[in-house]
Amino acid sequence: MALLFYSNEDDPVAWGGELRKRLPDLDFRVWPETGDPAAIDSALVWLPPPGMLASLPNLRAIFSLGAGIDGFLRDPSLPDHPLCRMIDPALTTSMTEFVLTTALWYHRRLDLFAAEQAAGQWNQVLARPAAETRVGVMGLGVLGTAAAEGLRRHGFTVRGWSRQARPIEGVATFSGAEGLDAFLGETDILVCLLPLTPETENILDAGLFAKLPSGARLLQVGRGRHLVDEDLLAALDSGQIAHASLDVFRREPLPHEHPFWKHPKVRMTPHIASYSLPSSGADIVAENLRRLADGRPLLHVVDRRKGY
Ligand code: NDP
Ligand code: OXD
Repeated sequence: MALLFYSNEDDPVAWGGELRKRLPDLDFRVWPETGDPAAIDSALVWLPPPGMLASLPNLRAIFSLGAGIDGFLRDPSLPDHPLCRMIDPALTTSMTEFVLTTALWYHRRLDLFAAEQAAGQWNQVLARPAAETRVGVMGLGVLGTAAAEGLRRHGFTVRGWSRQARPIEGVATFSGAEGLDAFLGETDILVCLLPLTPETENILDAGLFAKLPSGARLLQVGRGRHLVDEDLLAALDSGQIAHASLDVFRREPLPHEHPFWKHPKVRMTPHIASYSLPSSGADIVAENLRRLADGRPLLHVVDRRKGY
C-alpha cells in the first residue's frame, strides 16, 4: 500500500527522502501523480482540496503536516478515518522561539521605540525586570505549554489558560469560562495559542480586550478566525490594546486593502511563527505508518468531538 503526499507549502522531496530513510520500502506518491487511487491507504497532507481525501477508496489514516487541523474539519466530505496531528520538536521549538522573541520585543518596549523613531523622538525609557511583565498564554497544549515554560525560564511572570486545569510548575494556570476573567485581568502580553473550534472562534473580541489591563499587547499565533478584526482596530484606537503582533489572518495572504497592513500599531508576519521539519517530523509519521501496518493504535489522533 502507498502513502499519498499533498501540500502547497511543504517539500515532497525532503519528506519523501526522510521517510524512506526510516521506511526503505515505503511507496511514497506525490499528488497529482497518484497512480491507482485504490493503492493508497494513508495520506500525509496539508490543506488538501475538499473532496480529495474522500476520493481515495482504501484510505485508512490521515496524517496532518500541521498542528492545527481546523482546515481538515471544514471539509464536509472528510472521511471518518483517524486524523493525526503533527507533533514535531522543530515545530514546538520554533513556536517557543517566536513567542519569546515577541514577548521580549514588547518587554524591551521596541514597539514604543519604533513609533518614537517614526516621530523623530529620542526618549530613553528603560525596561523593568522581566518578572514585572506578565505574559498570559491562551491554550496550554503542546505548543502553549512549551511557550509558557520558555517564557518562565526567561524570568517573565507567566499565566496560562486552558479548557481543563493544566498545572505547570512556576506558571499560574486558569481554566474554563470561570477562570478566564481572572486570567485576563493580570495579563500584560496576551498570546493566543488556541486551536480554532466553534468555542474559540471570535474569542479575541471587544469583550475580551476590555478585561485586559489597559495598554496590553497581543500576540496572535492561533488562527485568523479567533480574532474579530474590527474589535482589535477599535481597541488599538482607544489604547486599550497598545500594540498587536499578528501571524495568522482570516484570509491568507491578507488582502492588501486590509487596514492591518499599514496600521502603525500592528506588526504582521506571514504565518511563519512555527513550522515542522522533515528531518524531525518524519519520525512521528514513520512511527504512525508502522503502527498502521501492525494494526496498533495511532499516535496524536484528533478528538473530532472536541475539534482539536
Ligand atoms: P493542542 O491541541 O496541543 O492544545 C490546545 C490547547 O488549547 C489545549 O490546552 C486546550 O485545552 C486549549 N483549548 C482548546 N479549546 C479551548 C477552549 N474552548 N477554552 C480554553 N482552552 C481551550 O494544540 P497545539 O498546542 O499543538 O496547537 C495550538 C494551535 O496553534 C493550533 O491549533 C494552531 O491553531 C496554532 N498553530 C499556529 C502556527 C503558526 O505558525 N502560527 C503553527 C502551529 C500551530 P485542554 O488542555 O484543556 O484540552
Ligand atoms: C499549523 C500551522 O497548524 O502551521 O501547524 O499553522
